[in-house]
Amino acid sequence: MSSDVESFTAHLQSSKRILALLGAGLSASSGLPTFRGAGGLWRSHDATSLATPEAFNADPVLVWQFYSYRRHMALKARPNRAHLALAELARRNPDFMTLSQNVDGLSQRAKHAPEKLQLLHGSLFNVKCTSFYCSYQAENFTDPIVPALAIPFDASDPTTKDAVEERREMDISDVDIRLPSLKITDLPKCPECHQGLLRPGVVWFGESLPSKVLNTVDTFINDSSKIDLILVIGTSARVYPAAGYVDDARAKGARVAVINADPEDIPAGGLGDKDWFFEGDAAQIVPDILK
Ligand code: BJW
Ligand code: ZN
Repeated sequence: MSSDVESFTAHLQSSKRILALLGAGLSASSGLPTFRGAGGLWRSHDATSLATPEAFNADPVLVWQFYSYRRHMALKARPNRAHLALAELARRNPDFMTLSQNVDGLSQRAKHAPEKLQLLHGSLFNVKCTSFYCSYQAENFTDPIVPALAIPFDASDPTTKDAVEERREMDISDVDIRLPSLKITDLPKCPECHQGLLRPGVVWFGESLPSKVLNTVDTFINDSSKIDLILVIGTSARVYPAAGYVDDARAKGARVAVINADPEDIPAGGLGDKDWFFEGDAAQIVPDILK
């Protein structure tokens, strides 16, 4: 494994079929926390423990507060230089596919070609009805999605008319900040059946990834004799099936280039002599090596 930019660039330039697997580390420099390691706690909860159907069934108010907060933060965040560089790489290469585990919408806002962007874990800005009898799903960028989920302001801040703009939002990801106590009837309801609760259109543990996405990725990987390169950017590559795409690409001949802040976070299959590891902030490294 090497960290030689020159040999990487030469391979990138001669590559015809390229995959990029993205994870939360890509958006870390945009101010959005990752799942594992520092920042992976939301209040006292491990973020991954809230990303389950069981958590939603047990406490839909808490899980909606978590997702509403993340929708708000993602809308406030801006795509960083790595999102832009990847979107440009996708534009330049006809045989390119990005497999994003991120749900924050930043690749879309960096104008990544939508047909080359597969959202493995859905989007914070999709919602769907939880009723078994209803198939409602839609895009939804309203923030807050319902008034009760608005981020509260600091009560000690001035509330005169002129000072309203200056008020600070409370950081409800901090366990010491009191969460508004809400009832289930305060949560977003399905506008179609008027019965079911809406839920975020993301993929939780134990749920299948969207079949259309799985089929598209499968076709890209298996309908060719060769893949030249897979970029593995800002992901711990521990969640399947996403992580398995690294091995699938390697089985099709791909060389692997990992960009990660943590030198321990290499894909489970390891890295070979012909692969690369670039250690550091994806927002800095990705634009540099994709030049
Ligand atoms: C930086 C940086 C900087 C920081 N610059 N780098 C096979 C084997 C074993 C288990 C399974 C298996 N197949 C399926 C499973 C079960 C399960 C699974 O994988 N479990 C594992 C934990 C073992 N998978 C599933 O359930 C999937 N469904 C499925 O397979 O259905 C069929 C099935 C079901 C059940 C059994 C068998 C089959 C669904 C997975 C859904 C994952 N959902 C989440 C939540 C999405 C919604 C939301 O956002 O809330 O997706 S969990 C969470 O993890 C989220 C992420 O997309 C995903 C991956 O995390 P990611 O992006 O890698 O983040 P981190 O935090 O882990 O890593 C960040 C990295 O960035 C680190 O490496 C840092 O070092 C680095 N970094 N700052 C560069 N500035
Ligand atoms: Zn419904």
